[in-house]
Amino acid sequence: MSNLSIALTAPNGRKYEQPTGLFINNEWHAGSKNNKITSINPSDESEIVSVHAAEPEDVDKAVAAARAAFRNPEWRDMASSDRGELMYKLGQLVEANKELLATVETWDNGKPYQVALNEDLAEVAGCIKYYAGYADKIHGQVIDTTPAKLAYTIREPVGVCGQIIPWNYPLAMAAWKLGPALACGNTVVIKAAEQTPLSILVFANLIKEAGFPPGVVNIINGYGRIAGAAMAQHPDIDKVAFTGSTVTGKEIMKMASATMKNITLETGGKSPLIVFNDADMEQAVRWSHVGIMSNMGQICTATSRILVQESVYDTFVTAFKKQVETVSQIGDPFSDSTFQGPQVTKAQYDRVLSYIEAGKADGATLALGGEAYKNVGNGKGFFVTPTVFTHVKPHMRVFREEVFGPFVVIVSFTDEADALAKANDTTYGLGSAIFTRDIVRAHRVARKIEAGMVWINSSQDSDFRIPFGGVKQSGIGRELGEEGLKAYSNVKAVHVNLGTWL
Ligand code: TXE
Repeated sequence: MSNLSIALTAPNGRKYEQPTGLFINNEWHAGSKNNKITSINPSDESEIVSVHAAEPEDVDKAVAAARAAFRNPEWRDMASSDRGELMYKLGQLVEANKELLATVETWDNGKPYQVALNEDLAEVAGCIKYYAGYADKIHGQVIDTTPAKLAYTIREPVGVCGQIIPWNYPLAMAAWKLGPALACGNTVVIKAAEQTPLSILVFANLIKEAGFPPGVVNIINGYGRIAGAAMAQHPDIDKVAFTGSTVTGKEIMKMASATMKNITLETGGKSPLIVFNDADMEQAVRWSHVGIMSNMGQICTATSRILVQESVYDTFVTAFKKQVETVSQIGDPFSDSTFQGPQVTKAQYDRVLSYIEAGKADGATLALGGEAYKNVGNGKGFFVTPTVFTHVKPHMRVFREEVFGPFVVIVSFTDEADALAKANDTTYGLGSAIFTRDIVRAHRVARKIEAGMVWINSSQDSDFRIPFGGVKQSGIGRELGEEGLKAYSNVKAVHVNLGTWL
């Protein structure tokens, strides 16, 4: 055991070697000031392990490695098909190690193991393989102008990309950013969230094993205000991609403006889910439940405002509460029967509890839940009962602000115009969902909703082949799908004079 890794046994009995250093140039490094981040198990509040936290000097080191790798012919001039092969191999390695990665993800983050394994890790491997297929299909155009000119474009990598990852889907968010970045030939410095520092370090070993040249992928942990800020303002980082809160997204924009970096931001949301009175009510209830209650409500696109047409409001509320009571089983995330684990940290747990108080204080009706839950394991942990507020009015904080927990408000509307007015009455514009059997209305409303994504008769039905991102204060740019490649490449125009000077 070196001092940059430690043998651990996870709560499910899995023994493994947890790296604790900074992954730079395919090697493990200690942080320059030996500062640490301690990972806490959110299920019982025990300390798991401490890992090295990057200081600005360490960010410099990682960026220098990424810059050198970007210039290194081994990467820069690698045939695009070979780049795709490397990425595909990485995807296969993720599959081969998915139980270990899911174990660490569950331990560190609190999400149910079955979800980590079958959803998050499937997403990570699938996304990397999907973009592997694109590596040799990224090309420019020949543009017809006059006989005296040959004009064409080349799609080039942006350069060194800084990728700042949140804690709600630690590995999946890294894959969303890594896949398109590598397919386009960039090099990266990834910073994981300080709340969930562990799984990404296990993943780092796979980068080396796949055979990526040193410095192509550098992975660090560090505090947002120290390492994250150092990345956002680093003069030698060409692009910053961020997923996190809107407040931090705005700070990153400001910092990145100093050197006019290319940015993509995926920030908060308060996504509406509209249930019209002609909807298949059973389907609407099932999807709206997973739309807010899965991943402990810690989903940027969570459909956290359910808008229901007056005539079916009471029926919907009764059925929705029953669905929550039946399906949202709280428990140890390593137990197969658990639907809901703990919130990721004490700060997030306190945040959800404070919004429960805000809902009550503003006069909304607490229809279900609304408490801390202490009946798991040692009686500690950051568990909250799934919470439903009804009779919520648009001026209330619980209607307007992102809670990021198993917390939903159900609001009534009169007609389509009222539904749209309420749906769009938000500074955010990330996800949205519509339940109706009327296909004309479904598409009409889809066009009028101010959001980057619309689900018709579903919710959280994302796919790495389909662009993902927001409008308004939910972000800038798109990840995933072919659109995601645009965020990681620049277009160079080449003009060839075929004529003679007049
Ligand atoms: O997010 P932060 P927090 C929302 C959600 C949640 C709230 C607060 O509402 O309750 O944000 O969460 C890094 N410069 N979302 O405080 O601060 C940080 O280290 C550069 C929505 O945890 O945005 C981490 O890696 N980087 C969301 C990442 O930013 C900085 C997911 C996210 O942290 C930084 C997470 C700085 N000054 C939270 N400060 C989503 N859209 O899915 C922090 N970071």
